[in-house]
Amino acid sequence: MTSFTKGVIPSTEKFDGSSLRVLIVHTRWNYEIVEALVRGATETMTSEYNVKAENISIQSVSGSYELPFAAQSLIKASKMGTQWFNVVICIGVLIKGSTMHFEYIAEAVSQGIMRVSLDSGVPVVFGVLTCLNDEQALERAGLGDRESKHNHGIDWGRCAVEMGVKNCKWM
Ligand code: DLZ
Repeated sequence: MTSFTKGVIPSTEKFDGSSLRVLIVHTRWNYEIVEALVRGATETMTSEYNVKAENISIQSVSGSYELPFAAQSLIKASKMGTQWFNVVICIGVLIKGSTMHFEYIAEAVSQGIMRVSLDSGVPVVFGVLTCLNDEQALERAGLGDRESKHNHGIDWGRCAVEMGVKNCKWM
């Protein structure tokens, strides 16, 4: 079988995040996993791209279903002030249970986040894991025992800086 690089290859451009203002909205559902993802994103932005810790605003909501509304409200509020957010990351963890909740919430949240992004003109990174079981969620937050574990918050932090910088250029 032909091999390929799974996931995203690094950009050839260098991004300076030192003047970016970033909003992270995360859930309190599945909090230990969410916390690791938030840490992965924030540490990546500050250590790799010089995003200032004081320019990262962190807000929480109950569950993933609330993420699009919160992101929309906070973007609106920031536009009324002088300091806009250049980029937003919505972080949550949905784990499939025995009912249809997972499917409905995942569909609504992914559509909602895209809508907020296109309507507001502010890039919103889709940092929502949609996992079939606990092990998948732990592995994708860099937790647990599996060798293949990887904290996806790192990728979301990188994506946020790239989109925030590009959005400043393109606006
Ligand atoms: C209700 C619910 C369920 C069953 N599972 C999750 C989940 O795995 N992850 C998550 O972030 N939120 C979950 N929620 C809560 C909903 O997202 C939402 O907070 C409630 O339905 C209230 O609107």
